[in-house]
Amino acid sequence: MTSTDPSRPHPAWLPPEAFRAIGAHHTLVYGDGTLVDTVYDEVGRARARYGGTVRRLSGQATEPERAGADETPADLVLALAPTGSPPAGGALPAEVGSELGAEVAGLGPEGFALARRGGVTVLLAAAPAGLLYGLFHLVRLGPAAFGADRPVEAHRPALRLRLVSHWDNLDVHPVMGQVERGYAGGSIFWRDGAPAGDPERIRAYARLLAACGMNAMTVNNVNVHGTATRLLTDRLDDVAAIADLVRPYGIRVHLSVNFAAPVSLGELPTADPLDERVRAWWAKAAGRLYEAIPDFGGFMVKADSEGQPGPYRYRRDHADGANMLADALAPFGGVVHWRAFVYNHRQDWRDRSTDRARAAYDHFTPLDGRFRDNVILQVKHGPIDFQVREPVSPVLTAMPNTRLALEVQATQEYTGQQRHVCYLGPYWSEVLRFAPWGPGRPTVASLVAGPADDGDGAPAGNGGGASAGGGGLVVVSNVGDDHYWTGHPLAQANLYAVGRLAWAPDLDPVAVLDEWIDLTFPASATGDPDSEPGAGSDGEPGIGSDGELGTEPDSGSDRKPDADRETLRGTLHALMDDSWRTYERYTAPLGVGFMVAPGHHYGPDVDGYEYSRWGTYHFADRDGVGVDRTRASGTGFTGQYPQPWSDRYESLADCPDNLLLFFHHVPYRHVLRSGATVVQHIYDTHFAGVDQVARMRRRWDRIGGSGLVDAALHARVADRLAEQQRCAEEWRDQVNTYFLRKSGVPDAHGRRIH
Ligand code: GCW
Repeated sequence: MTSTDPSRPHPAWLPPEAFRAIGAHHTLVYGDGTLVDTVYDEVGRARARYGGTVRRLSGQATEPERAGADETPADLVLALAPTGSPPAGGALPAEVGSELGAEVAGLGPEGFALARRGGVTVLLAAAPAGLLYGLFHLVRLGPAAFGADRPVEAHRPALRLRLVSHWDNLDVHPVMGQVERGYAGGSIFWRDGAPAGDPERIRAYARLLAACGMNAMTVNNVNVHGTATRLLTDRLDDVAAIADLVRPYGIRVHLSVNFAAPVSLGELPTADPLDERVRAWWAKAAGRLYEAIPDFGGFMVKADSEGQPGPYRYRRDHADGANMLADALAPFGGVVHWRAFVYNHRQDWRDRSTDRARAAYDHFTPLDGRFRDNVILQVKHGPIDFQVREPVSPVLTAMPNTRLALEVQATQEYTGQQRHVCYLGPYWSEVLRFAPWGPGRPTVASLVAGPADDGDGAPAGNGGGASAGGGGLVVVSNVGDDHYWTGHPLAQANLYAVGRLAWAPDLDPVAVLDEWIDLTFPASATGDPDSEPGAGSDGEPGIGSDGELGTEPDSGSDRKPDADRETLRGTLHALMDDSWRTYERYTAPLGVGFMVAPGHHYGPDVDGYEYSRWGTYHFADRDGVGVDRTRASGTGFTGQYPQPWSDRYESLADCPDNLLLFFHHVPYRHVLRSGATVVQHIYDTHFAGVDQVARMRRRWDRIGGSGLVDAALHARVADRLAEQQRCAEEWRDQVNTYFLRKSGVPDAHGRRIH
C-alpha cells in the first residue's frame, strides 16, 4: 500500500510491498563490506515483514549470522564472487555457481549474473555494488524471480558514471530560491544556509537512486554563490555528512565548485589556472576533501557561462581551467565534470550572425584532445537549452578524444514545471538511441559509454586514463523536500526512468514506465499483513487493498485485483506515455523553442525572448517563422553535423517536420512532409494538445474515489491536471492568435481563434 503519512517522504518505487517476493523466501547472503551489509539489511527488513529468513556468511565470520527461522534451506543466494569463483558450501548449487562465476568475471564492479535452477535463485557479483544492483533487479522481477527455472542472465550498466546533479542552493537565492529551477519544495540537503536536518530523507533518497541505477550525485547548484563556495573549506563537514548517508547505497558525492573560489574566499589575488599558487590551492583543497570523504567523486564546474567565473578572465581556455582542477583531483582518482554550456548571454538581438546553437561546438571542439583523462565534458543533449524538442548536440559527435557526458534535465524547467504531466523517458530514449552518422553507426549512448572496457574491476568511471571510458549521463534532479519528492507524483517516473536508461539505454521507455507503475503502485495480495486495516501505514486505501470500484477499502471478499490493476495501469499509460508529445503539441511548435514567459519560464509568452539578449529567437514576421541555420543562407549550424544529418537538416525537403523551425525559416504556407501547411499544423496541434489534456483529466477523474490510488495522491494529480489544462489552453490561445494575426491565414476548420 502506498504510504500517505504526509510527515514522511512517499516511498516512491520502493514501498515495502516491492520486497514481498524476496521477503517471503529463505535467503543466504555471502560477503563482506558496506554494500553487502546494505543488502543483508534490506533482505532482513523484507523477511521480517513477509515471513522468510535470511542468513549471512561472511569471509571472516566463522559463525553465520541469522535472522528468522533457523536452518531452512536457502532458495535465494546472493553471493560475492570477487575472483569469479563462487563461495564453496552452503546452499549454492555447484554447477550454477561455476556457470555464473564465469559470467561474473567479465561484468565489472557493478555487474551481476543470475539464474534459477532446482528451486534456488542464485545471484553472483564480483563486487559489492553488483550485489546491491542485483538485489534491486530481483525487486523488479518480483515473483518471476522465484518461479520456473531461469537461464543465466548477465547485467552490467552501459554507462559507468550515472550522476544526479542538484541545482540546490545553500542560501536561499533572492530570485531562484532554495533550489534553482526546483518545483518540488525546498532542498533535501540545505535550508537557509544550513543542512536541511533530515538525514533519513537523504538515506531514503540514496536508496531510491540505487534502486533505479544511479551511482553519483552533486549536492549543490552549478551556479555556486555565497556559502556554497565554503563547502570546499569550513563547510566540508556538511558534505562529508551527506557522503556518509549515501555511501551504503553506492552513491558517491561530487561537488559543484566556483572556479574563482580562491579569490572569492579571499585567499588569493587570482584564480589563474596556470598560476602555481592557484594550482597549489586546489591541490590542497582536494587533499582536504579526500581526507574527509575517501570516495569523493570530483568537481562539477560551470565556468564562463551565464556570469559564472572561468579561465577566460585570465586569457586561458577551458582546457587550461579543467586540467588544473583535474590535476588536483588526479592523485585521488577524482574527475572534473566541465560543462559545455557556454554561450554569449549578452547577445544583441539585432545581430543575426551570432547563433547560440553554434556556441558550444565553436568553443569546445578546437580543444578536443587537450583535456586530461579525468576531465569529462558535460554536454546538454540539445544545442540550446533543454527545450521540449531539440536536435542532438553536435558537440557529442565532434570530440572523439574527449570523455563526454550527456546532460539531461529531469527538473521540468521547460516542460511544465512538474505541474504538467510530462514523461520524458521517450525523449531521452530518442536522444540516447540517435545515430549521428546514420543507422548502424554509433549512437549517442555509445559515445558517452566510451570504449568497452574489459571488466577488470576498475573503479566505476573514476579511474582516469583512456580506459576509464566515457563520461556517462548526468541528469538535473527534479527532487525536493515535497512529500512526493517531485511535486507532481507522476514526475517520480522521470527520475526512475533516467536511472534505468542510463543503465540500459536500449530499454523501451514505455516498458520502464510499466516497471515504475508495478513498483510504485503494487498489487496487495490477499493475506498481506499490510493490507489489513491499521497495519503498516495509515489505513488509507491502496491499490488492490480495496474492494470493487466505489466500495470501502479493505472490505473483504469481492476483490478483483487483476481488473483493478489493469484499470490503473491503463489510466497511467493513457496519461503518461504520450505526455511529452502532448506538451510539445500545445507549446512552441516544430522545434522552434522558447516562447515561454521570461525569467521563470512557465506558461506562454510568444515574443517574451524575441528582443532579449539570450539568443533564443523565432523570427516570426508576416511572411513566415523559424531560424535559418543552414549553410546555404543561414548561420551554418547544419555544418556542425556529420553526414547524413548535416545534409538532412540542411534540406528543406528532408528535414524532419518536428525540427523544421529549428533549422529553417519558412513561409506560413510551406507544406510539411506530413502534408499540412506550417500554420495549419500550428493550429491543429494546439487544438489537439489541449483536447488531449482534457481527455487525460477525464480519465484521471474516473478513478477518483475508487481507492485504486491513495486519495491524497489522486487529489494532488487532479489539482495539477486542472492547472495543466488551464495553462495548455492559454498556450493554445496565445500561440494560435499570434500566428493568425501575423499570417492572416485562417484556420481551415474555422475553429475559434481570438
Ligand atoms: O536552463 C538554464 C537555466 C538556468 C541554469 C542553466 C544551466 C543552473 O535557466 O537556471 O543554471 O540553464 O544549465 O547552467
